[in-house]
Amino acid sequence: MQSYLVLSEEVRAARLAAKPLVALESTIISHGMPYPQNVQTARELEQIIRDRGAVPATIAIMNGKIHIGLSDAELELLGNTPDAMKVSRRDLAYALTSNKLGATTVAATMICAALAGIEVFVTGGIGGVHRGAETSFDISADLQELARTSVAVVCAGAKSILDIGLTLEYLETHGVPVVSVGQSAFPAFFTRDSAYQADFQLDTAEQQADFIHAKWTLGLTGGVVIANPVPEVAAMPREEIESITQSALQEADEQGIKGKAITPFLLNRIKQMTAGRSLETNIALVKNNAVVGARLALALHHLRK
Ligand code: PSU
Ligand code: MN
Repeated sequence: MQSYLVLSEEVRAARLAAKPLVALESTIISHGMPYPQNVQTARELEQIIRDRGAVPATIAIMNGKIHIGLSDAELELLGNTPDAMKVSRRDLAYALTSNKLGATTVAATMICAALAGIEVFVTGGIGGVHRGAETSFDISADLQELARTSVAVVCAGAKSILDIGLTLEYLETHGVPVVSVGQSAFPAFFTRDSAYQADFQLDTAEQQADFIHAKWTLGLTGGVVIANPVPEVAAMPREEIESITQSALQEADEQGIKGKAITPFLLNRIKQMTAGRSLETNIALVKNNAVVGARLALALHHLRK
């Protein structure tokens, strides 16, 4: 297994010094944001994590290896390669053995983080049960990964392109706790509220770390969703996002967009229809998640000592 992993110099040094690591995904770089804001955001996220005393490890597939931690040039390549492959659990072995440039989804990043012994992972929004899943069967592999792989995923909830109620039901069935930060509501990515509550509210990194430590110590393997709402100043009006989402979903349906292409299509259409404002919201919320993720990694690290 180790022969498939390549650790960046920074990650190797962090390991030797026993510093806490925070994983970052790469699909938000390649498929979630346009160039060059994607690369710039990726760099800023890494710096936010360093400034708080943890070490960032952005994860991607390159030249037949799983890269844990990317150099500046590698980040640039990933952000500026429009046809990078979106790699989820299903795609991982293929991306490695066919030498694809692969951007990892939440599911694949969790797998790679766990292989590298990283317990905390920061992203924007998790995948979930799509609206209309009762006929399309479209349920993101992210949810199954949360059910099985022991990594804490810091996100801003799930986008309302999904059926948030069904997503939470699915997570409950699979025993995945959904924890909110600073409020009881489960956030909906662009907005602080959804019509749903999280399972538990844990505001401090120490509380979150205690909870995660207890879960895993009991042998309750699997992920934890740490749902951190977008900062108030960067949130979007709920009605506006809902009506834009409806139009984007209708377009996707008319154009027959399905499978792994649907999430990137919807994200891009929402960005276009908000004249780029959704991108600013997206950047603000991921940065906010990086702060929470770094604090959590430090608190977990402290507990393990
Ligand atoms: N949701 C977002 N932004 C994203 C994604 C989801 O708000 O960038 C990306 C993540 O990488 C996530 C993936 O893991 O899309 C889910 O894709 P799918 O629905 O095809 O499983
Ligand atoms: Mn899907």
